[in-house]
Amino acid sequence: MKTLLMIKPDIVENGLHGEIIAFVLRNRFRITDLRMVSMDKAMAERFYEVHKNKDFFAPLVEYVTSGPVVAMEIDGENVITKIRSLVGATDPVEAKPGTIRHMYGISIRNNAVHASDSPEAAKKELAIVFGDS
Ligand code: FUP
Repeated sequence: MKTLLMIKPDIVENGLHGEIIAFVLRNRFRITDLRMVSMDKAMAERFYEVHKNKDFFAPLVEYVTSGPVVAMEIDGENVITKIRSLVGATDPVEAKPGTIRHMYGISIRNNAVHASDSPEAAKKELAIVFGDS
């Protein structure tokens, strides 16, 4: 099973992506692909399509296209659940100590990373980010 873990633009801008990659590896996850990507608006809209009717959709697309992201393909048994547990709750205020969002998130929008939440989402998101490789 594979998932996508993506480090969001403000973290990359602040030079903290290396720490998050190291943290993932230290937790014994296997990164099978890694890429820095600048998402354009169309890509971001497809990526966040499930949220297209939400009021936070436009600012979310704006945010994720504001600079390069670092995308990782991670492989392993039950990896979707395991990575989401390492990532923590959507809102960093609710994320447990020791999770990526607790350590690096600053708001519900600027929450440091994205992690696929189902096999279908992982397949779609990996294709968007790594599709042309
Ligand atoms: P998650 O699966 O934890 O990334 O959370 P969601 O799928 O619910 O939300 C996807 C992204 O939308 C979040 F990472 C940040 C953004 N979002 C907001 O900006 N405002 C909100 O109120 C909820 C989500």
